[in-house]
Amino acid sequence: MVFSSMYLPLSALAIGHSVLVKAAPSTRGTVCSDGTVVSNSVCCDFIPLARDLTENFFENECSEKAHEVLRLSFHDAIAFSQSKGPSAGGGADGSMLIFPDVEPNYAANNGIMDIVEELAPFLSSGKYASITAGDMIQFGAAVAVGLCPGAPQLEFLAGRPNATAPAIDGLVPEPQDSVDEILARFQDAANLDGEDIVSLLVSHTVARADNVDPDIAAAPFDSTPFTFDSQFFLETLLEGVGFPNSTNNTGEVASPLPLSQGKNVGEIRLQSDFALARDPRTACFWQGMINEEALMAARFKAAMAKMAIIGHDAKDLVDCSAVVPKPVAALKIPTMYPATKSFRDVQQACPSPFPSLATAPGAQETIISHCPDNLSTC
Ligand code: HEM
Ligand SMILES: *[C@@H]1O[C@H](CO)[C@@H](O)[C@H](O)[C@H]1NC(C)=O
Ligand SMILES: *[C@@H]1O[C@H](CO)[C@@H](O)[C@H](O)[C@H]1NC(C)=O
Ligand SMILES: *[C@@H]1O[C@H](CO)[C@@H](O)[C@H](O)[C@H]1NC(C)=O
Ligand SMILES: *[C@@H]1O[C@H](CO)[C@@H](O)[C@H](O)[C@H]1NC(C)=O
Ligand SMILES: [Ca+2]
Repeated sequence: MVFSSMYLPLSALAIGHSVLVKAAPSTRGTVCSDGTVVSNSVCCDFIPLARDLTENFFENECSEKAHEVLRLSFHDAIAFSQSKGPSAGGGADGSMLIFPDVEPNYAANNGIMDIVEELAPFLSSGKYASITAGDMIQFGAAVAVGLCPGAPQLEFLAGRPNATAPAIDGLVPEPQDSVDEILARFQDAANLDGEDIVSLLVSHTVARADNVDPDIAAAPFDSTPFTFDSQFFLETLLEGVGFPNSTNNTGEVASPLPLSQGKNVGEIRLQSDFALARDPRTACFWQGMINEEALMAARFKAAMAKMAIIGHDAKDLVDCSAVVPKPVAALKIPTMYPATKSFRDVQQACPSPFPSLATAPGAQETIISHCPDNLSTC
């Protein structure tokens, strides 16, 4: 049962009738059928969706699909340009799901078709008729990341209208782009600065590449691709020693942990992550994330809140953060040098003192498990 119109906020009464008209289905303190208190009854529709996504789509894990939806939330949102105007793209508007034959074919979106094809049925099933494509993607990312131990509970605002056109090509950054190009692109999209970019790149702690080296799939960006930790920021600063498979791929540079063992593929390193970790404009903020996971989670949350509404005005949206599931608990494992590595391997680019960290035990280079639970099969 949904209780509505219990009382109107005093602020709405004070501001005037236009607010009252706009807030028609809205009341403060609406209670959804499961007892969740929300700011607006439209938020209640996301509660069964969260459960369905968690249990059936992400399989209760920081799974491959969880990683892919997080990447999709970026590629949808960033396709907006203040300089080129709204016709270039609508930002976080779900255009990728509404026009699946256009943006997923752009080179920078390589591999995104898989998740577009899997997520689209949720939208067209009729079970969630009130939910738009843009909301589906950004809410999906908030649910996804919450399944990765250490992640924050993201903010979620609802009400992105469905896309009316796909975005143009060229708005999604690529790993071969220079730091200048990357800074300029995020600035043009939404005035996001270097700190915002580094904060958003926390996402690469739960990420694996399928297409950077076309000969290998699921090559991780850090040694813990199912844990939302700061290993990524440490490992990107270690000296590169080799490639997990073929050399000279576009956008790829040498990795510190290239060793593969069967389907446990070695770490892969993006040129863009390498460069941002060392550029004087971003290096100190990057280094500052290492072993500072509460800071990392807070900065990620704040930057994701900006990214998730690109192309929209927050005041046109409804705060439904109350329906974002509570994240799984952090593992609280200190950031460590992978086995055999130490401060000697760090290519420090920030003059501030480097954090003091232990080295994981083992006489051999760390092998990164392909499976979330470190089982031999998945
Ligand atoms: C400078 C900006 C960025 C560049 C150049 C970049 C580039 C890439 C590349 C090349 C991949 C591998 C794709 C593949 O081969 O399958 C990747 C994966 C990923 N990216 Fe980024 N990325 C950037 C920023 C972001 C941001 C802002 C987010 C989210 C907020 C994000 C989330 C992810 C995730 C979660 C994956 C892993 C997908 C999976 O495991 O299937 N990235 N990124
Ligand atoms: C948005 O588009 C999806 C997919 O076509 C559809 O299921 C949904 O009803 C649309 N929502 C609105 C508000 O038009
Ligand atoms: C790359 O991976 C493929 C597929 O597993 C394998 O056949 C090939 O030998 C590998 N090449 C190198 C250079 O490691
Ligand atoms: C990479 O490509 C360049 C030129 O295309 C070549 O000279 C170089 O040997 C290659 N490096 C490796 C490690 O294969
Ligand atoms: C995962 O398995 C490998 C090899 O079986 C083992 O060396 C490693 O310690 C395990 N990692 C964790 C986190 O359990
Ligand atoms: Ca990680």
